[in-house]
Parts: sequence; structure tokens; C-alpha cells
Amino acid sequence: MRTAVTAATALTATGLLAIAPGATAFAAEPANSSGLSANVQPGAVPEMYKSGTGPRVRVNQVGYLTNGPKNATFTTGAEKGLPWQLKDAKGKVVASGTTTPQGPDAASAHSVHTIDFSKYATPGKGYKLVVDGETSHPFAIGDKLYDNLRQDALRFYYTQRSGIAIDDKLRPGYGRPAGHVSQGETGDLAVGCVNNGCDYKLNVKGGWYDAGDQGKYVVNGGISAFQLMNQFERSKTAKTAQAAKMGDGTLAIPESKNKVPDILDEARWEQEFLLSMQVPDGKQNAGMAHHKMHDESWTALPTLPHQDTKKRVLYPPSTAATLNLAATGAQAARVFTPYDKKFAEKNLAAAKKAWAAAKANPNMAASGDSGSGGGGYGDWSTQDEFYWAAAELYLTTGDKEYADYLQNSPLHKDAIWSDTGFDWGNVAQLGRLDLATVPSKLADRDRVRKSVVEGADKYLAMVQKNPWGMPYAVSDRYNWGSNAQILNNMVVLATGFDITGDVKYRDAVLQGMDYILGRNVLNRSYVTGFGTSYSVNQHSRWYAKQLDKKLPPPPVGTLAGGPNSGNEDDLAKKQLAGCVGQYCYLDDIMAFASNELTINWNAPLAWVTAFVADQKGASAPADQR
Ligand code: 9MR
Repeated sequence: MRTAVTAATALTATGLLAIAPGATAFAAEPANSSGLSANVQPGAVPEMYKSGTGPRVRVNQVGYLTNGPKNATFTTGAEKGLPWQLKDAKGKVVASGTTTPQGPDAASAHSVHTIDFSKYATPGKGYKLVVDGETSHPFAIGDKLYDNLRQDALRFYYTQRSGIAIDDKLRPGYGRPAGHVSQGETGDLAVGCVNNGCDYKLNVKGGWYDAGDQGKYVVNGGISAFQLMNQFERSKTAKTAQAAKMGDGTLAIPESKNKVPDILDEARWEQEFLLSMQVPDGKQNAGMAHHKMHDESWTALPTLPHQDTKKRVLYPPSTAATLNLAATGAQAARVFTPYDKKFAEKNLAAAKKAWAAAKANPNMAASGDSGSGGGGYGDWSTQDEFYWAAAELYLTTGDKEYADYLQNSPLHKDAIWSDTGFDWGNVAQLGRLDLATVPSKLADRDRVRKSVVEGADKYLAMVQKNPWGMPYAVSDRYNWGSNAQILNNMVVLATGFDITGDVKYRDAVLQGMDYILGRNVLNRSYVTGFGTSYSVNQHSRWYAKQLDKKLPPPPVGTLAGGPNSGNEDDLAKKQLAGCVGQYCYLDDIMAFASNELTINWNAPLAWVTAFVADQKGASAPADQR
């Protein structure tokens, strides 16, 4: 049981929960009437945000699909519903109604009301919502609001590339020399093992830089390349997918116009790197993949890739990395067959070799030791990676060995749809999603498809309960990369729609997008260049305009990690101490724990944005909405 400690709380006019010093607003354990499941602690709203974060009515600052759901969130101490008005660009009232009180919200330390203006379906720009004298940021209503972001979220990858000069003609303002191409120990052409732990050197040139650092990590590269290839593969099975939108020539990359879809060209840049991390034949642990490679010690900000003077080192092989290679190699074999048979075969051979090596070394854990020059990416449990790899190998080959493995894995039937969703360290979901969507003769394929719809139902319930309309159920504790976890839960919802055609899942995805683009307590679009008030100082060593005006900001279409209650960086420790949920975010280049950019976060942004753009105006029979 949980009990509300009523004496400790009071509502201010803005809806901020005023909490007596030392008191706990909600005692731990039971849910109160508003379903709160976590404590709201004193000091929950950091000092810097106390003066406000913009208009109290929060909207999707990019906009709403013509016939899709249209919701907003308003922070207020009012107990009863308040009148709202929707005004067009000329200030004319075009719709009105009453807000719906939702009570206190643990994720924002506010009391909130929601506004549903879904019935209004006239395309246009410059709409604003007005409630209680507060005017929202402007937004549009239309069918094509996501077409630019669909490309930009993917164009992000070209400027993350390692081992190649970035062509200023393709990305004006972002041209730069190639990074890590020297023959010496600061290049990636012949990299040895940390502490001289191996008797060979590998050419691991290429791939994408992970994030704001210049490390390259197989477990994070794996999920990222996978999600790009998966976005492509969805176009083969999903009724609404528009394959041409990710086709050849859509991304302005060096490979554009080579008769291969650009999204696959971009994924290949990473996949080639993943292949290069495999231990060569004849060496100890042959067939395993090195977990990661990065600088021996951290570089300062800013440091452009070609200016990095640190020694590059390989970290030992791990079972998790090896299975990432097996999974993406098998997937690449499938998707590249029509375009480059040789490359497809090379991938399948590497994938099978990796699978065999992982089976022979199932417990080669990645310690998470970062050696102080890169991220840890520790992974101690690999049952999920085994499941994912078996799924991909099965889907590509149909072989009994993998089918048997799947049927014997507890993860084949477990409820794997966790509250926080999947990420680089939790990948069973990737296998399950593909088994449900990629055609195969899997004996229990119908059951697997049903299990994905069950996952979608779970996230749908979260969207419906959450006053910000998104699928995340951690209450006031937000994880590192929370935005990507939310987007990954939206991938499950979208797949639920692809499988069933039921628009309730699609509409939940559309609502989740509202949160990412401004319907959150900070009134912030977490995507650079989209909306009115957006993140632009993400942590990066080369998009470091905040530190050096001569450098560019992150490119448009870059996702920020988002609120992170851990406050792991010094700036957050200082400015966000005690913060609650959605307030645990700073748009500052030094706030790496909440404001980094990464290849594994833009991947679900691209996937989900493509899904949303595919829905055009989101038309559907009224009785299904
Ligand atoms: O995304 C990673 C997150 O899940 C971890 O909690 C965090 C701490 O280990 O690291 C994150 O990954 C970072 C990586 O270690 C180094 N490159 C930047 C990544 C994003 O912040």
C-alpha cells in the first residue's frame, strides 16, 4: 500500500507542486488516485527552471497530422477544467473546449491538464493554443510535416562518419578532413590491443563515430546499423511504407546514384566496420568480435576527428559484440542480396563464423572497463544477444539449428516488453520484432506476431495514462538516453499497427512524437532545427559551436539524449541536483549525460519519423479513432 502525505503538498497557480522542505509528497509504494508511483522530492524543480520554461501550454512544435490525434498538456493548479481556444495564424478562434484535469504528475512535479483538439482537421501553419492567458508555441496541421525530418534524421549519419573526408558540397558548413586515417598509432588502419593483449593489428578504418566522442563500439554500432537496415526492410512488409523515400539519391551522400538505396549505403558504412572488428583466422579467439576501439584517454572539447592525437586501441573480444556481428551480418546478407551478392555472402559467412565462436565462448563478458578514453558499454548477460542473432540467422537461412535455438530460448516466449524499452544492452526485442515481420516458415510465427501486438497494447496503455501522451512508465526516474527508449517503445507500437492495421497503435505513435517535439515540461523540441525552442548544444567534439563560434552546431535532425535522472556529468550535478524526471536535462555541450547525440538514438528517431511520414494525413474511419 502507498499513502499520500497530504500535508506536505500544495498547488501553486502554475501547477508546480509546492513541497514543504524535508517532506515527501507521496510516500513510496502504493499508487494514489492519480496513479503516481514514485516520490516527488523537495527541490524537484531545479532552481534554473523555477522562473519557467516557456508557455505553460505545451504542444508539438512541429505539428499534427491533419486527421491524427492532437493533444497538448497544460500545467496549472486549477482543480477544474479551464476553457481553451485554438487560434489560427490570423488570431481567429477556430476551435474551443475545456481542459481535462489529470492531477499531480510525478514526472514533472506539476499538476497538469490535457487538451484534446483532435476534431479540428484543417491544414495550416501558425496555429496557437490559448489557455488561461497562456499562448503556446506555434504549430502546423498538415500531411507533410515530417518529410524533411525523415531525411534529416538519416543524413545525420554521414557527418558521423570516420575515415572519410566530409564533403562540404554535400553538407554545406560541415566539410572536414578525414579522421583517424593515419598509418601511425593515432589512426585506425593498424590498431593493436590495449595492454598489448594480442599479437596482431586490425584495420578498423571507417564506421561511424559513436556520439560526441570518437570511439567505435560494436554493441552500439550493431543496434544502430540494424535499425537503419530494419527501416529499409520494413518497406518490404508494411502496407503504409513508402520505399522510394529512402531510395537511391535521397540522402545526399557520396554513394548517392549508385543504384543502391541510400539508407543501405549508409548502413553499409557501419557494417563494413563491424566486419573489420572480427578476430582473424588463426588467431586466438578467431571469429569473435572485439568489443570496441577508442582513444587510450579522453580528448578535450572541441577536438575534430583529424586533430585527435591519442593512441587508438582495441578492447578484448566479447560474446555480446560477436553476436551483434552475427545478427547484423545475417540481416545484411538478406537486405544486400539484390544489390551486391558478394557483400551479402561475405556478411553471411562472417555471421555464421561469429555465431559459432559465440557458442564456443558464451561467457566472454565485456567488463565495461573504459580505460578512461571511451564509453564502457559493459554487457554481462548475453542471452538476449544470442536470441537476436539466432533470429536473424534463421530469417536469412531458414536453418534448423537456429530454429531450434529460438524454440529453446526462454526469451522466445517471455514477456520482453519492459517499461523502459530496448536499447544497445537489451536486444531480444529486435529479434522478436523481426520474427514477427520478416516472412519465414517459423512454426509459431502467428504466436510471435500476437506477442508483439501484446507489447503494443502495453505501450498503448502507457500512452493513454500518461498526461504527456508518450510510452514511458518510469515515473520520475528517467534513464540515460530516455528519448531513444521512448522512441523504441514507439517502434513496438508502430509494428503493432503494421501487423494489425488498427489505427489506435498508429495514433499512439503520433502522440509519442508530440513529446519528443515539445509536449514536455521543458517546452522543448529535442530535435535540432525542428520546432521553435529546440536543442542545439548537444555534446560533441566537432559540432562544438557553443565552445568555438567557427565550428558548426549539430546538424538539423539531431536528437538529444533527453532527461536523465542520473545527473552523471558535473554540470548536471551542479545545476540539476535533486531534479525530477523531465527536468533532468540541460541544453549545454558539457551536459553529456542528458544532451549527447549518438548513432543509436538517431536510429529510432529516423525509423519512427519515417513511419509517421508514411501515414501522410493519418486518415482513418472516425469510428476507429
Ligand atoms: O548510451 C549509454 C548509456 O546507456 C550508458 O548508461 C552510459 C554510461 O555508461 O553510456 C552511454 O553511452 C555513451 C558511451 O558510453 C560513450 N559514447 C557516448 C554514449 C552516449 O552518451
